[in-house]
Amino acid sequence: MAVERTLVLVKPDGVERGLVGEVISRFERKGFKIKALKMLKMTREMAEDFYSVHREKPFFQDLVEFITSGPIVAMILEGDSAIDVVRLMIGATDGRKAQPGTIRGDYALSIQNNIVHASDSQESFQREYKIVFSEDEIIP
Ligand code: FUP
Repeated sequence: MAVERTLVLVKPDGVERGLVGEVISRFERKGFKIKALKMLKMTREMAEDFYSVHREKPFFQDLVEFITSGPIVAMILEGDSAIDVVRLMIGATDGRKAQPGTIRGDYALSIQNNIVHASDSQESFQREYKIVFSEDEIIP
């Protein structure tokens, strides 16, 4: 498979609970390279754009409130099949259903407060990273 990039966010709950190091460490130990990394607070505008595919869903406003409720840590990771492998490592959306051994399976008991986000496709990555990073913040 090809070397790919993906976007990971440690969400406000992950930052608040002191899990930033744990999340980064898992990805580093797996073999991914960090190509960009920063802490930021999403604005409402950024959040509504980031989650625009969910605009019509009943949980949309709560999701926007949550992701803008505190600082997040965003990173771009690079490695073989990064999108699929990182999705496997974060686990199912609902922390109650995520497999033990995954990040959500080990640390989340909620569908909304589920510690991390990771791009689910190449198209999502291309759209999402530009909302969070400018090109000069990313290692070529
Ligand atoms: P994921 O790709 O696993 O992050 O999940 P989705 O893209 O389906 O959902 C994005 C975010 O919306 C989730 F991380 C949490 C939130 N969500 C809810 O709050 N309630 C739901 O029923 C589904 C998703």
